[in-house]
Amino acid sequence: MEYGKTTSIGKIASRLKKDGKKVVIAAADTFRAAAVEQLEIWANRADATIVKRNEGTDPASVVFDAIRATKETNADVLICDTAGRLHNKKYLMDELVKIKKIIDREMPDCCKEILIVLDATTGQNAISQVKAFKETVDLTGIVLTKLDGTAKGGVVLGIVSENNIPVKFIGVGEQIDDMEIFNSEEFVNAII
Ligand SMILES: Nc1nc2c(ncn2[C@@H]2O[C@H](COP(=O)(O)OP(=O)(O)O)[C@@H](O)[C@H]2O)c(=O)[nH]1
Ligand SMILES: [Mg+2]
Repeated sequence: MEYGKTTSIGKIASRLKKDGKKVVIAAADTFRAAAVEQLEIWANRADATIVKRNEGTDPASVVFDAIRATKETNADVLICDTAGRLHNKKYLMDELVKIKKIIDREMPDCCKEILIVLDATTGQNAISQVKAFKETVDLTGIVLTKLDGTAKGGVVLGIVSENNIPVKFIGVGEQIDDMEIFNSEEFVNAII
């Protein structure tokens, strides 16, 4: 599903890069060749290194290779893009669990974030998605995209109050700098 995952990864990579970090991106959405191409464009814009394999490659093996590249090049941050998945598609969930296991095994001492990217225009549906993913992969945060194109910003409040998972970034457009670090206090003040 097109929630803005790949775009958000490009924006986050760019932000990290500007902070002086060396960033590697794993193209673990291997279902469509176009997904890898799109990610590569973002990696170039952000000046990050991409690790990619052919369409159809086991996503977990792409992540494994990217972990090796991260270690070998002494990079500071590895970001893994994954395929869009509906939470009722069990094999896709299983794949996510497999990716997480590899990261936990290969990078046990690293600081990890598992972010779910939600499209603010989908409203209530976003809340049930967080529930499903929270149980499976221990989400640590939410990226809420497309807040520029909707009046449904109030959905954030519902997501946060029902799930106890913080919104870390918000997407406010399609360009590389169109992302903000979410400040819940400011946000509440703005919409009340
Ligand atoms: N207006 C707006 N569009 C966005 C935002 N984030 C992503 N998009 C657009 O949403 C579409 C899908 O984004 P993509 O990153 O490919 O989603 P993915 O399929 O989840 O990886 C693209 O056309 C993006 O330009 C945002 O914050 N605001
Ligand atoms: Mg994508």
